[in-house]
Amino acid sequence: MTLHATPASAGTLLDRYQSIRRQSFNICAPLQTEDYVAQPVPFVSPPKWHLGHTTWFFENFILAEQMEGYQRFNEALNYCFNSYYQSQGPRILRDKRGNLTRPSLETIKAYREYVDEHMSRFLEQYAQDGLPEDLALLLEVGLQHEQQHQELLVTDIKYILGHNPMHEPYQTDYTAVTSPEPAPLSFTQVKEGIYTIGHQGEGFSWDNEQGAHKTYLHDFAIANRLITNGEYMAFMADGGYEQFGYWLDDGWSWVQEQEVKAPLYWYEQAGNWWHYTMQGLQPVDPNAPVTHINYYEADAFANWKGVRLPTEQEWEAACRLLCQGIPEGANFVESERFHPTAPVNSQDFQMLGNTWEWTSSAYLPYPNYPRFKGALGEYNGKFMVNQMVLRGGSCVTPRSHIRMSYRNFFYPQERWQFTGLRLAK
Ligand code: AVJ
Ligand code: FE
Repeated sequence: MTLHATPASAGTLLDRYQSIRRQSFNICAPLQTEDYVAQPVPFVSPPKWHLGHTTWFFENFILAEQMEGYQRFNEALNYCFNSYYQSQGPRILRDKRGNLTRPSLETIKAYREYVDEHMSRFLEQYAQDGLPEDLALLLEVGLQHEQQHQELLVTDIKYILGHNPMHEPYQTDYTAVTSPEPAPLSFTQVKEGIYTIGHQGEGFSWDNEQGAHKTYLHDFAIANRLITNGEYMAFMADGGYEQFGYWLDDGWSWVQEQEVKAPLYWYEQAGNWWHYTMQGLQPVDPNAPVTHINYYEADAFANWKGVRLPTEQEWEAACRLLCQGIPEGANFVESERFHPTAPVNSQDFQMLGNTWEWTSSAYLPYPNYPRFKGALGEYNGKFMVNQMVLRGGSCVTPRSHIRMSYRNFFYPQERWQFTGLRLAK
């Protein structure tokens, strides 16, 4: 498998379109036909649904709206592949996506080819003069959307294979890395003052990170790296999951109801911890960053340590101070490790790549939030309640997709994404 880095701007628009579309397919290369259909839990979508939905996005929002005489591949697919757009008509319930044994995988492949073929013809019209601004934004949103679904594809595939008793690996051709012991946990002091938060400058950003604004931050300190499995195991060994005092009440209910004892994918065998990784069942590496923990677990760990999680504003201010752009060796999907890795040296703060980092910030609109106009107004804004912000991207995020201002968001109980934590105080 080769997951090529996507050219950020080089090459024609069409090259970029094709390269991102191909990537979704490449991610599915190790799958067998049956793997494409499973929906083990409501929040995991079947891989074939991702392939159909991302295609529908281009068909519905670009071709059907803007291409002269475009005929939809099959009108009935709107119902199957509209995710949550109330303005775009009725749709299959999210937890029923696993019922989609039809359309077949072959039909979905044909759907992708049909839409890609029409998209190339459509884009060719603009090869000379470039796209008008509104169309350029729509296309960009379609591509960024496909990249978000590439990350969801990998994490949903991990859930599907990782909850199958065969525990077969996704990746068989890889070189095992032994992680060096990371530098001791230390904290970098950041001065109180006024910091600008939010997307600034050139390039794409989602509406939820726009509306750059000033924020006052008190003195704080941020950890030099992510928390490791070894550190997390110390929390577990010290009764972390047994003492209510570390937990938020919702978190404690969750621990008790689900009888949680460890991160997702972890298994104890003869006193040793193993976990399902994209390379199959592996011993837990104490030096690698902990992942697949939810907000409650991240928060409980911080309480146990006597410190806290950073707010999203602290995280972004610290990232702008500590990182000059995206580090060369950062662990994104193109490294094809599909797993977080230890810092390469003491200057590797691991802020970008490896794991998404839970912040203590609720996912809310910025003070001057400029919601996307039209149908895409439903894209991010309507989810701004009851979720927490995560920052920095993960080992399965496409490198060209991340920014220091990027805001991801999940419900506090969710832990099937590559989520981890960094401490602050
Ligand atoms: C930003 C990852 C929370 O999973 O629904 C995909 C991404 N938005 N299609 C999600 C998304 C529309 C979104 N997250
Ligand atoms: Fe989507």
